[in-house]
Formats: sequence, C-alpha cells, structure tokens
Amino acid sequence: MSEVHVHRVQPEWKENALIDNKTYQKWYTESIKNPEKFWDKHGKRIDWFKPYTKVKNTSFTGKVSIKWFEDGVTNVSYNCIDRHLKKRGNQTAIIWEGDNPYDDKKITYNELYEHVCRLANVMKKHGVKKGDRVTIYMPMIPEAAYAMLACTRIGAVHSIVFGGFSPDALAGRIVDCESTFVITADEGLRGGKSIPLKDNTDKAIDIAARQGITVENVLVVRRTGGKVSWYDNRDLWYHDEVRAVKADCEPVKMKAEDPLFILYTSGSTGKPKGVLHTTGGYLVYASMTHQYVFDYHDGDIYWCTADVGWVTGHSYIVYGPLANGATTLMFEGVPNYPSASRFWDVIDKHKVNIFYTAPTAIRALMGAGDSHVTKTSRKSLRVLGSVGEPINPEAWEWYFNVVGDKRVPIVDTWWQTETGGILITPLPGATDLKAGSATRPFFGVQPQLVDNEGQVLEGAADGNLCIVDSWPGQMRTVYGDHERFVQTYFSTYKGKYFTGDGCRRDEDGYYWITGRVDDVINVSGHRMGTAEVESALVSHDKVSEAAVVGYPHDVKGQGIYCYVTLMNGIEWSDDLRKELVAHVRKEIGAIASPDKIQFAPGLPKTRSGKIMRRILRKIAEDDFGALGDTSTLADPAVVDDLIEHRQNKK
Ligand code: 6R9
Repeated sequence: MSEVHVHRVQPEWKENALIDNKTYQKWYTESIKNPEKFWDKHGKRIDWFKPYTKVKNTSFTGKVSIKWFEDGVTNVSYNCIDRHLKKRGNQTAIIWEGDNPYDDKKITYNELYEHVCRLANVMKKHGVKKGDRVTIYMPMIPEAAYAMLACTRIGAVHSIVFGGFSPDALAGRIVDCESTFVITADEGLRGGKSIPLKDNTDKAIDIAARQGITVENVLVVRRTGGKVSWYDNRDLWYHDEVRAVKADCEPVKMKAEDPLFILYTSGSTGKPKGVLHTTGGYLVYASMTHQYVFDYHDGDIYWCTADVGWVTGHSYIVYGPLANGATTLMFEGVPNYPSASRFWDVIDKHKVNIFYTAPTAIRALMGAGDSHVTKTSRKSLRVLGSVGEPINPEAWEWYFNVVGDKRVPIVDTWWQTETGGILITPLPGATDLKAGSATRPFFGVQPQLVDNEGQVLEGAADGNLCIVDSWPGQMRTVYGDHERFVQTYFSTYKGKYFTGDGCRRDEDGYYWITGRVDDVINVSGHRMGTAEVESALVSHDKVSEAAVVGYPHDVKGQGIYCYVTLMNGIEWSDDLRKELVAHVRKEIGAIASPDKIQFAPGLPKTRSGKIMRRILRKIAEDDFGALGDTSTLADPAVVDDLIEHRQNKK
C-alpha cells in the first residue's frame, strides 16, 4: 500500500472546537462503558413533553427489538421549530438557492412555523391522521422541508421518493406503504431542465390503482408553471389550500417509538426495503451528530448538497440542523450548472461555513480543473464533509488542498440509511486525518470486524463490518416486514448488526471502508441493488436472463455493467442495447441507467444454478487473469465466450 499521509489536527481546528481529542476519548469510553448513563444525559438535548425514565431497551438477538427513550413523549416539528422561536424567530432557518443562480430566498424560523402549521392544517382538513403514510415526491424546494415537518407535526409518517425515480418506482413505494396522500410539484428544475413530477405522479397513481391502492389526494406545489393534467376530484393546488387554513397547529404528542418516516433503500435481494425510523432516538442522534461531527456553532451557515430524497437530506439538511436551530442551505440545482464553479460561488454568496458533499461530485469537479475553484474565495469555510461512498485519497487530497486551501479539516462520514446518522467519522478538533479513512467511531458506536465465518478479528485486520450494540438513530424495522429486518441485518452474524460493508482497521484503530461486500452497488453515491436492475432487464420481452455487477468508474465510483442473454431467435444489435438502456430508465429511473451492456450467450453458473458474480465482476474489470476457480461451473466454456465478447466489445 502507498504511504498514508496523516494530516494532524491543526491548532486552529482545536481552538474553538466543541470536542478535542481528550474529550473524545473520555466521552467515547463513557458511552461504551455505560450507554444508559451517557444517553440519559444526551437524550435531553431535545425537548420532551413528558421526560423519559427508560433510556435503552435493545436486543440484537431473537426477534430483535430496539427501543430508546420509550416512555418519553415529544414532537419532531416542535423541536425543529417552536422551541427556537423565542430566541431565534427572526433568524434564517432555510436559505434556498434555486437552480438558477438569480433565484434564492431566505425563510426565518417564524416563517417556517407558519408554513409548516398551514400545511399541517391542509393535511388534517383532507383527512390525514396520525400514523397515516404520506408520500413526498418533490424537487429541492423549501416546500419539501415544510412537507416533512408538517407530517411530523400531525404524526403522519412520510415516505420521500427521490424525484429522479420513475413512475413505476414511485408506484411501488406508494403501494408498499399504502399511502393515500401524495405531495408533489408541477415540475422540478435541475441544471436548466425540467422534470415532469406531476405527470410521473399521475402515471404512478394509475399503476398503484391497478394494484389496489387508491391515492385520495395529490397536493401540488407550483414550481415552474408548466402545463400539467388536472383531476378536480383528487388534485389540490398547494397555494390555494394553504391560504384557506389557520396559521397555527398544535403539535401532536408522539411517543419516542412512534414512527417518524419510511425511506426505501436497495438491498442485495428483492424489492427496496422500507427502512423505518422512529421519533425520539432518531432526532437525538441526528442533532447530536450534526453538532459534533460538523463542529456546528450557533450562527454557522451550513450546507449539505444532498437531496431530501436520500437519508443524508433527511438527517443533515432538515432534522439535525433544524433541531439545532441552525441555518441550513437547500440547493435545487446541480454542481456544474451554470458552470463548474457553482458550489464555490454559492459558498461565497452565502458565506457558508460548513460544506458537506459526496465524492462523486468532488471527482467530477476535480476533473473540471482547479481554476473553477481558485477563482473563488471560500474564506468562510471552516469544515468540509464527505459522504455516500469511499473517497479515494486523490479526491480527498484535492478537496483538502484546493477547495479547503490546506486550511480546513475534512470529515469523511460513514453511515447508512439504516443507521439514521453518522457512525464512523473524524471530529474536526479531535481527530488526526488520513486521506480516505472514515477514522474512528462516534460516541456510543462499537464497530467490529469479523471474517466470513463470523470469527471476530482483533487489531489491524480486514473483514466484514458489524456493529455490536444499538445507538439511538438505528432503524427499528423494515416497514411491514420485521422478519426481513431480522434476516437482512442480524442473521449473517448472530447477535450483531451487519452493515453489508467491507472494512479494514489499521494499526491506529482507524477504519477504512472498502465498499459493499453484498450485491449492492454504489453509483454516484446512490445505492442500487443489482437484483433490481436485473429484474428491470428481464421484464423486457427480448431478454431471457440478466446479471448485473459494478465496475470501477472514474467519476461515479462504480458503474453498472449488465450481462444480458436474449430470448431464442433475437439478434443482438446496437439498437437493442439502446432499447434496453431506455427500458431500465423507465422501470427504475435515470440513476439506474446501465453504463455497459454486454451480450452474453450464457452466464457462468454453478451446478445448482447460482450465477457466479465474482467471475462477472472480474470480466467487467478486464481482469481476465484472476478468475479464480471455474471448475465448479456447470459449463466452464461460457467464461471463454464472455471474455471473447468483452474483448470484441460486442
Ligand atoms: C449515508 C448514505 C450507505 C452505503 C454504505 C457504504 C457507502 C456511505 C460512506 C460510504 C465509504 C463513506 N458509504 N458513506 N462508504 N465511506 N464515508 O450514503 O446512506 O445511501 O444508505 O448508503 O454507502 O457502502 O453501506 P446509503
């Protein structure tokens, strides 16, 4: 391995930092030795209508049950809005930066209160009650945050579907959680292009209806003014509705373990899972990690570039920052529009202090050249963050040297939809940095590496990453399928939460995430089950079989490589390739667009019929020398065919 460059904590990073190394060590030890006591103290960082007396009640064995602060009563929107009003009613809660650089606005906490209360009243008026599921399919506009908070105000459970997903994917998620109320916009706007959100919603609702789920109402925000179809008995304009209701709405009393939101995420098998997070523990964990990981101080301008359709947007655009009374920036656009300076221009424009983005964006902007960065000031920056996939040391160093001018610490934060918040990360004033390492566990987090047989690995080692005990932000179940929750996360290594990631621990106890060890690929920081892409491919009537693997991609991290076997008598052609790409985009969405499709006369299978993906991965990487043992294949000749096709680029 190449020499690792250690970046020591600089004196300026420590100076005003909330946590230095000594404090980290002390708190970490306390949090592991006596989690009850530690979380009893930190659970009080949010306001409770009725304080909890029980702190932790969790078990990773048997039926698996996870409860935190279970007898406490609170409300998320109250914590993100009401409790700040006295002190910071006129402080900006949300800075919105539109796709077009001339489009922006600021929303104070007082205004946020009114927007959220009105929307909550609209939902109530149309029959949405505590426990009902509301699907949100929105662009990155403040109304997306209002919608989330309005749900929490009345105890409805939101399920946000990323605006890049297709009508089919949206329908699947509406049906799975039986959601009868949808909030969307006429169109989204990204990089100057419009996205037909209302039109997609109409299509999704038709598909859902055929599967027995009737959406009663669609609330539509007018974003672009583009033409949309309208169904009077079902569709409601947001701007009309909010005018007609009161500007106050009591927050509903929620038990700590009442559901807060569902977020669908891809796994190695089957359909996406509805990850369920609950109220109290999630908010404690999101707000605490937001404060300490980003060394957030009162008055800081904080910007996370994620979309609210992903967990990063939930925890670190909306819930964590707003629970802390922060000013959070919400960006509608893309990194390279109107130019590759956009991120850095926005940082200067709004004097952003904390900036949190993904390696795929960093790599793309690195490729665009340093001058786009160096012509901007970026003097306001104090902390940089990275999330979503492993960051390669070259991109890390560029982020550090060029974007941060060697002056600003980088927090490489490892976590998952399932974990609710950051689990492994540096703390800016405490942790010496190594480019490419997520470094050390956050308070209360106990990582463990195990080999494939489940043997615990000590010291410096390479293995499968598990977490041995619960933390408050952990998911509680798969919506409607607890058995799948237990099977997916707690059965591979009994009594432990298995993350699905591979990981190396070095001699300093630093963690280096090496990527997924299951059939999940990470494309531009978006999680994709290879099984989902395969099922989209085989749903095409000319495809008989498909196998999908990830392969290294310079900008996306991983690209999507598909092997496709055709129905008898169908000829392979470039047009068919295009047709298949379009088909997958239609079935799932543009984020699942295959990068490469290779015609495969046959797939390498074991005698029991299991596809040997290991071999397919190697071929996709052009690594023909290291195919390993192929003797267990039912028909070893298949492999030569695949290599030949790969080399002929057929
Ligand atoms: C927050 C989020 C989770 C998967 C996770 C891992 C990868 C996320 C990472 C990282 C290396 C980091 N991942 N952050 N890998 N270093 N800092 O991304 O959630 O969409 O559920 O993805 O992403 O493989 O298992 P999610």
